[in-house]
Amino acid sequence: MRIDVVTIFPAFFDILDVSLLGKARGAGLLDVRIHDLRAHTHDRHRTVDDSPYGGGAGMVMKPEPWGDALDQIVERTDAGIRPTIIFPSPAGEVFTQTTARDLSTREHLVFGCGRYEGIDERVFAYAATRGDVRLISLGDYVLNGGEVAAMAMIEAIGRLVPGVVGNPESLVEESHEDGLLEYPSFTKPATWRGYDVPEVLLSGHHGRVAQWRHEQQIERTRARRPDLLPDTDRD
Ligand code: 6GU
Repeated sequence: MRIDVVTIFPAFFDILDVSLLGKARGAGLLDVRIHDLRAHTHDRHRTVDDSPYGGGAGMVMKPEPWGDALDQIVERTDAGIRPTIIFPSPAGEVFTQTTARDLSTREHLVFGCGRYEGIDERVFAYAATRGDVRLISLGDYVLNGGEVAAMAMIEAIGRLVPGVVGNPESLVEESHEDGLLEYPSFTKPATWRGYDVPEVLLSGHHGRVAQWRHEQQIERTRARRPDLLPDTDRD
């Protein structure tokens, strides 16, 4: 999978070199390229923002550097592949495991990280001529810009690309993969500071263990995230 990121803060993405995703990049499974939006400015101050038409607080990112950056990325990469262009935005659709699964099947993702009060709206229309545009939010709260959100999405998507996570089994039994929260896990010792590991897990009885884990998933989901359950299972 090819991933291009456009940002005025390339250093945010330095941590992609470490951890699991760093290994996947080394192994050639993920080809991630970070682009500095300011490289696409043409004035002495490398200006990326300006005041909003119609007035109001804050600054808006100018369209010209975005147009040039998108042109360059699409022209350099595409041999007929239409990229999915993602703009992280608190005004977007909410990112879920289903979104991550969907995006993990794409050949080419481009993340456009906005700052300030947003990006000139015409950039989204122009981007739609060069790829499939999605505005995506991590949830109902506000970050200062798209960089941290893009990092979270790249990690959630990247780990679903075949080969990135060594044991594919570990992808299955996770929170959200079956629509429920994950069951609780324990390791040795069987008693620690007076807390015991649940008896059933020591029984060696696979059927009973599986049954108990499923019940725990439902109980936890009901307690913490009832919104994930069908209406009929909520109480
Ligand atoms: Cl994707 N961007 C920003 N700036 N804030 C957010 C977000 C994204 N998701 C939640 N809050």
